[in-house]
Amino acid sequence: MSATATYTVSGMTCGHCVASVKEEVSEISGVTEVEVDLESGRLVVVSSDPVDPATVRAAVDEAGYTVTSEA
Ligand SMILES: [Cu+2]
Repeated sequence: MSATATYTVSGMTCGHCVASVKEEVSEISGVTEVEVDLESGRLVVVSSDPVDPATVRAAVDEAGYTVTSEA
């Protein structure tokens, strides 16, 4: 079983930002796949078990950006 969660991240302006977010979110335990779309700010997190949204927020924060919505 795997879980997929979608978030919107604000503040990313280039491929480097995308890489930073991917790196931090990938470090969360159980995360198997991270997709980031620069233009829309869409962040998709695939994990073996559901990840606490607060953990994802913290990781995005750590990268220097902000989660503006969770869906
Ligand atoms: Cu950048």
